[in-house]
Amino acid sequence: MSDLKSPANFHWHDRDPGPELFSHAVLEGLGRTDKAVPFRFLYDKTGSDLFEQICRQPEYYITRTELCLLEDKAAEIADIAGPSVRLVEFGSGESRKGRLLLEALEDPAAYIPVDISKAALGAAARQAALDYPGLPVHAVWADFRTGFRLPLPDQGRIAGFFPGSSIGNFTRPQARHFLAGWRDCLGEGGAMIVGVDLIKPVAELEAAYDDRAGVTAAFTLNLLRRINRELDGDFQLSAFRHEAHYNPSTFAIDIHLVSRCRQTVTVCGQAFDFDCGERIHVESSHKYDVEGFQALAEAAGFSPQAVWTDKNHRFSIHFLTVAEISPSPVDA
Ligand code: AVI
Repeated sequence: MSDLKSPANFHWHDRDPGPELFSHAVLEGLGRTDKAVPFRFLYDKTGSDLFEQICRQPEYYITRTELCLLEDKAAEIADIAGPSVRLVEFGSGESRKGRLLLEALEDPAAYIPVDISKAALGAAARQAALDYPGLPVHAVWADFRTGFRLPLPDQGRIAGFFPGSSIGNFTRPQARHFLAGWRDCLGEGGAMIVGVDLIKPVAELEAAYDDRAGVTAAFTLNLLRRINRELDGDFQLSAFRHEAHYNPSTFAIDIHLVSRCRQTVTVCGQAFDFDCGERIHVESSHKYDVEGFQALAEAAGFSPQAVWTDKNHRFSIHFLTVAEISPSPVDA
């Protein structure tokens, strides 16, 4: 990725999880009684483009609410963060939100966007390097769920930034594990700024994950197209439908692909039978209340410093700092 045309302050770090993980995850996941494919595989180039379109759907309030909140509160966030921050953005995508913070921060020392989508990351990070010529930009192509070494140039407080309620795509124990893992990497004085979607009426939540234009449905069905292309699959996309329901016992929207008929599908030469109505779990999006998320952060070894919510109480942004005492052991 680093080539002659890249600006001098742009650096590319390849922590690619590798294609073999995709085939392994799909074959293992389709072989289970409760079929499932991990959500991270939704984000190939088409999936990432579709996700950007989801963010612009009228029903999907998350992106615009968080952006407004960030625009409103960036100065306060920057004030608490202090000068010379090295900003690590997990799931940076188009870097729109990271750039809002960069604009507000006093003399940031580095911008380290991390994303699994190579194309989106390369374009956005290179543009950030061009737009902020004095700022070292270290683009990390990686799955941020798995641990990896961060390129951390120079000195300065490290602030992780995990916007978009992507933390909601983890189960609660996974979210706690994720925070606890990065806590050690952030080190003393480190901070984490996390965007978290709030619990709200079911109709509003379900509409957000099943928009009328069918973009979210296209996003989940694209997983089958990806399997067909990369793993020699023969899924008929019209034989599956997208389904998104809120589960009040886990406070999560659960997204499935549902087989419209009894059928057999082949992937990498292996056959998988589907009953009519049988589902593949592809993603869950967990919702929190403010106190519940703060308790989870504390259990992961962080101290809540500040929290901002919009006036309709749809979304929250939490500023956490590394606590002096170690987190309690993660149980799952
Ligand atoms: C990326 N993540 C926060 C989105 C969400 O809201 O859980 C993914 C998504 N899936 C369908 N729509 C949005």
